[in-house]
Amino acid sequence: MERIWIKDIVGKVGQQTDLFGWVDNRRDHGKIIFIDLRDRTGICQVVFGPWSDREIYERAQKLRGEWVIKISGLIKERPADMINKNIPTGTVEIEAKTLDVLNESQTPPFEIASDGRDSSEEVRMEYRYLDLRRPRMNTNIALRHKVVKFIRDFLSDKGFVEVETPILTKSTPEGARDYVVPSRLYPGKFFALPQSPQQYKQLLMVAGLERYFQIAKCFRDEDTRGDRQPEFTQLDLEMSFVEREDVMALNEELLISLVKTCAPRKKIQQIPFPRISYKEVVEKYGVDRPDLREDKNNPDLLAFAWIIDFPFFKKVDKGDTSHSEALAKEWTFTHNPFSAPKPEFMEQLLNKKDVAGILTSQYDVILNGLEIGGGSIRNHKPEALEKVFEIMGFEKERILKNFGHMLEALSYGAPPHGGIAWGLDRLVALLANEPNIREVIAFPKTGDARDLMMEAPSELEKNQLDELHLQIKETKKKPSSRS
Ligand code: AMO
Repeated sequence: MERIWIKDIVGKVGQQTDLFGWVDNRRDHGKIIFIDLRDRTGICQVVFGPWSDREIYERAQKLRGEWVIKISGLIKERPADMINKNIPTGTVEIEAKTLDVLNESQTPPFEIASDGRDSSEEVRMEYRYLDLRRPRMNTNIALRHKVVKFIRDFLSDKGFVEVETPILTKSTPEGARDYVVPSRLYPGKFFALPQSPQQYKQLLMVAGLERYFQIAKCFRDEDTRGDRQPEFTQLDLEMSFVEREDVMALNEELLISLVKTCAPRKKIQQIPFPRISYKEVVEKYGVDRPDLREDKNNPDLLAFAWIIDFPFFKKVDKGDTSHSEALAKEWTFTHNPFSAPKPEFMEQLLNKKDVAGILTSQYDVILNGLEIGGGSIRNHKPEALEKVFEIMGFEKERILKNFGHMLEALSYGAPPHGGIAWGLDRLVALLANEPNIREVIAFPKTGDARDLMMEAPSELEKNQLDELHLQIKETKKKPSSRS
């Protein structure tokens, strides 16, 4: 017999069926035993009674929560007074004929049936595979899949090509701290994990790809917050022969149709999305990503907006020890060193005049108080990019060492290009009404950047360290929160 999903049983009254899943709950009423059986799609009631063999009945008595079972039985309409309006399969139940226990389970450390909001973060993350069994988490992960699939189909139809870019790459001063990977073959040398595919996607434009996208993993060694993970996912895209307007229009269309298809209950407050200059938004709201919802009690309202006309440079914050800030002298970029100024400020950049007054082509897209994306038109001429690094006070030698490959690539007929990256985790969290992006990432890190389930980061064996030419400096050990 073919397996069917629990969600599909309602339309199959009168049929014999096989069902597979987990025991959500068992209620023993003497002559009758009720099991709530759960699979990914839902929950249904299974009944063992006088129609079941003695042996089957006795086996059912032993069932415990989270045991994995297979049953076959008859799908029956429930009597009117037994209908459970709280579950979609509440009008039917399964009269069990056979029962196979496929696996037993220890008692879980928390209740799977609850939504998990009350469980401690530590225990949830340590037993993430059980935490993910909750219907809420299952639904979130499935929504994420739906969003990613929608994006892939939409962009493919518009002539975009998805390209994978390397995870082992080079450490460059881009904004945040890098995660680095020691090289076994080259003693004392390191790869870095990408903070974003920024440089590769621009190189793909030089390569003539014209329209690129990627569902891309990014790595930033920065403090974790509700909307920030050390490892997160972007929808990253880049287009050739475009102006700011083209990139913004395409992304706005994608966001609107994505919401309509993947989260039809949501209402977008204003279309076209309002556009606000950085100056105006900061003067009016004091932040550059205000929550613009007119009714903040309505969880299904989405207030998108574009923030534009950011200053290109800001004064270096000497308290910031990230790579780029530590290297820059007086000025550093506000967003991205590869951005082009707005066309009317190009002369000013090339002449390094009134640096504070140069506006960038950067556009950020905000939603309900979060920045969910940002991008810009790039400097496609090497001399303009070089000027950005000069303004940051980088010596010629440093520019060539860190960015020589980009300057060279741009000198081989790089087309005008621009793009954007969305924080996919943030967007999905907002669509799922979740307050934290951890709720929409299958295996996130904890607030203090650890994986409690795998116990990472972890120490290496001495022989591994030797092979990598590494020696660990004596440091005071941080007490582990699990001990
Ligand atoms: P940016 O650094 O603004 O731009 O990143 C783009 C978007 O990614 C999301 N984001 C994060 N999400 C979760 N955890 C994090 N640690 C995190 N950091 C950023 C945000 C942000 O808007 N290469 C450029 C894009 C471009 O210019 O095309 C870039 O990475 O939602």
